[in-house]
Amino acid sequence: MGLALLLLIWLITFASTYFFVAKTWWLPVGASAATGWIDHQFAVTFVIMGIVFLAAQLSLGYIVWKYRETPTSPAVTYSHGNTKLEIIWTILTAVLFIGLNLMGSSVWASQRFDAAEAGAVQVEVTGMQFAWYFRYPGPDGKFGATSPKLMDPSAGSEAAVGLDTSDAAAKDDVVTGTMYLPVNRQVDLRLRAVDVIHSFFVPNMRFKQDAVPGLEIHMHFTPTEIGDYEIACAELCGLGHYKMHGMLKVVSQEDFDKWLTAQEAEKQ
Ligand SMILES: [Cu+2]
Repeated sequence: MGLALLLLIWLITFASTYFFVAKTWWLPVGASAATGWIDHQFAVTFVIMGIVFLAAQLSLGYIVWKYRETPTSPAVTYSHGNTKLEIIWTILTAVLFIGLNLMGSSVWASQRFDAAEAGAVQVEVTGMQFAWYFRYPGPDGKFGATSPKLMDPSAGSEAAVGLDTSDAAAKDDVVTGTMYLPVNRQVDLRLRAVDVIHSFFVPNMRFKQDAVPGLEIHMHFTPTEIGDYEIACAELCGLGHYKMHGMLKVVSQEDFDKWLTAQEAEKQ
């Protein structure tokens, strides 16, 4: 029985380790400036945790087999454990977790607490049950006023985000259901939510941030590859959560300008 348990524990250990080493279910290809940092942090965390996991599970299997019951086994006694050992591994675990946190926090904080570059593309992202809307300030560079009283999600686009068309700065604002961004330019996002907490998640951009009702959250990232990328909501936000899906199209600056001009023209 001891040997069967050892084999079972080791089998589960090796099988689960295999999927990580073989990268069977892995991150999609990274297409933003932060990809290098974030993937490195991710890899360091996985390697360290993988070593700890392997050491713990292999020892568990071995100990289960070594201390199995045999006809000559001594009677079982209750052990209070080893306080010194417990203190050591608690400290080691704390150092490991706090260390990884500190390493990762600089990457996390740089996208949130450092201001976006001057000249970054301004986009407002609004999450609502169950859609994402993207607003561009237009040629004046200013976002116009919005009001919850004007919000009509069933009407979509401008009405969905409650754009106050009587405000001069709102006249040239463009609201779309697909996000367009020029490649290799930083985007300064302001995230809003209408009803409940949503989470703006673009796996290829290595970017995820909650959108919270009542808050305007600024973050920035820089797409580095032209392409179409999926946007998901990573917060369980209601019955239609699964279909809260959007598209990010990263295009050349020229195509971006053309697209924005066409959107402006459509408003006239
Ligand atoms: Cu959502």
